[in-house]
Formats: sequence, C-alpha cells, structure tokens
Amino acid sequence: MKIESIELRRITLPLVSPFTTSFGTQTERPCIIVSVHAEGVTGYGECVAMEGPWYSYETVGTAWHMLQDYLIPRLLGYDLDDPMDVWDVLASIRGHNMAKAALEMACWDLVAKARGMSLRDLLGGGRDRVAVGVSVGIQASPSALVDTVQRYVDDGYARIKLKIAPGHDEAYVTAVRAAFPDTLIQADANSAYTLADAPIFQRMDALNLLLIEQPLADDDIVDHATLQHELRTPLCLDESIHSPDDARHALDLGSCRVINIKPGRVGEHRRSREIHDLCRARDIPVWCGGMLETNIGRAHNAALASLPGFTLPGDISASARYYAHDVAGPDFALNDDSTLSVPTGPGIGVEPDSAALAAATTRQEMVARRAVAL
Ligand code: NPG
Repeated sequence: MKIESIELRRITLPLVSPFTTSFGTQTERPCIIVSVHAEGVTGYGECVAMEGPWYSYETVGTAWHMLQDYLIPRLLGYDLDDPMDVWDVLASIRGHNMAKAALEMACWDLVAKARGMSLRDLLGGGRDRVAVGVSVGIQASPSALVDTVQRYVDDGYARIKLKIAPGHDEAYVTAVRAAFPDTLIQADANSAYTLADAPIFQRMDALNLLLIEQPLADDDIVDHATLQHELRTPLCLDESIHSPDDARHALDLGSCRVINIKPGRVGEHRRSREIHDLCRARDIPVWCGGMLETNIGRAHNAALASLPGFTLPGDISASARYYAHDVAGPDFALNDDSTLSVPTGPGIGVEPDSAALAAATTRQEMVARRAVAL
C-alpha cells in the first residue's frame, strides 16, 4: 500500500484530576495524533512525548519537528506491506523513539485494517482481556494518598502504583500498605534518587512491594545493579530501556528483575515485541507502561499487552481515569476482574470522534508527497 499522506494534529486534553510525579504536576495532556493514509485506509498513532523534556529529551515540539521534517518525508510514497519494515525505513535518524513510534504504530493499525484483522491478532497477542492497575500521583499527605487509593480500590483496581519522590516516599507507601495489606502495590520514582538513598529502599523491602520502578538515573544501569543486589524487592526499569539491547544489557548486569515496556519509549511495536520475547525466554516478567494516552494510544497498548509475556498488570487504566471526553471511542471500561477488554475490531478497534478531535486540536498539518532531495 503506497503511503499517500500523513496528518499531524497537536491536541490538548484536560486530565480529570491533576497528576503529580517527581517531574511536577500535569493538569492536561498535550500530544500528537498521527494519521497515515493509504489506498482509502487510515491508521492512527499517538506520540507520547510530553510538553517538556522531563521524562525524556523528546518533547511535543521536537517530535513535531522530527515527524514533519525528517520522518514523514521518508515514509511518504513508501510501499507499506509489513509494518515490521518501518523501523528500517526510519533508521537513519538517530534517537527520537517517541516520534518514530507514533508513525510505526499508525502503520500497524493501517496494515491490520487493510487485512481486515485486529491489531491484537496481527501482533500475535492472544488474550481477550489484559490485567491492569492504576498509577496514583503524589498527594499532599499520606492520609490523602490513602483516601485516593481507596477510591481506586473501590473502582475495582487490584494493582496500585504509587508515585514517589524524596520526602514523599517511605511514610506514604507505609501508610498505603497498612491500609491495604493484601493489595498489589508498586512504587515509581521516575529517576528521582541516587545510590546514597539505598537505605530508603532497603527499609521499603519490608513493605512487600511488587516492584520498585526506576529509582535511579535514566541513563544508568550500573548503580541500578548495585542497588538491586542490596534489595529483595525486584527493581523494574522504565526510562533506562530504549531498545532490545538496553534490555539485554540490564538483565545481563542484574540491574532489574522486571521490565516496563512502552512502545513510545522503545520506538515501536516491533522492538516492544523483541523485548517481550527476550524477557520471556529468560523468565523475566514484563508489563505495559502508560503515558496518559488517549484511547488511540490505549488501544495500541492493550493490543501489545495481550502478548503472553505481559504477566504483570499494565498502566492501562479505564478511559474515565484520564479524560472526561476522549478524542476516540469507544471508551475502555474496567471489568470486574481488574482487566480491560482488548478491542477485536479491525486495527486498533477504536475510531477518532471527529468533533472531539477537532475541539482538542491546537495545530494541524497535512503532509502529502513532495519532491525533495533528502
Ligand atoms: O496510566 O497512563 C497512565 C500513567 C502511568 O504513571 C504513569 N506514567 O513514569 O510511567 C510513568 C508515568 C508517566 C506519565 C510518565 C506521563 C511520563 C508522562
């Protein structure tokens, strides 16, 4: 299928409640929705870069620039047969995995639709439902956190992830563990600590956490290995893993015992699947992370998380946890076993709501084929 045109939309959606992490507080989610058009079929992807370079060096602005000026020109006119090939088409551009992933994932949706199959089936996933949890931002006090967690437990979430940061860690996690002795609880530091903080994590070993996510620097796997050797609780790497090789290096070094897979961070579905396969062969559990996606990104994540090695609950919560009016539908609802149902319609199985998408759009560009020397 010849790729004829690609549309970029920058959108902003207000979050239903502010989300505070060690980076700061977010009240809205800006992101880029990518539509790839070929022979009457449209595939959708979502770029998960944030407004600023906090989680990663990529931002909405850098992703737009990369997509418009470097990545889209390489895909326009390309004869897409297998989405497994897209990474190689874009490979001469270094880095910028989130920008690349938005395009590659749209190509998976496009090919799945053209073949009349679901993305889940095209990716080789098998499950009808995927286990999910909810990520709870930093709150003003341990008791406020317990109240917030209670609301999510009442909603039916069986796994709770607590964001932590220096000064908002041990006392907060201890209070939640005391209130919910049997709930699956994990903590996420988003790189806010150094090895000098090891005693905090050693004390948290007593809290029976499922895992502690990315306590140390995003570009470090050596200190993570040192810390992991001092803990019983498994460490999980997120920000440090950008590729299948990063995952292999971290596992070889003993830097973690669990890996969080986000297709945006590792550049695409294909590499996500490679990391999944590597971990599965080594009996390392993986789970699908989330970046406050709209239903478009959520549908991609749910399809990926239906692969068999995703044995831990993902950060793929129900749509209502994020936005009052999503730009695509139908919404995802939490099933009573703390799962989401994986869409089985063609492609990602959700469709943009054109009025909601138009209302959320702050910038729009249609890039059609043009003759330029690259
Ligand atoms: O449910 O989508 C979700 C949010 C899960 O906590 C979550 N994501 O560090 O993993 C993370 C964090 C995040 C969100 C990071 C947005 C960057 C942007």
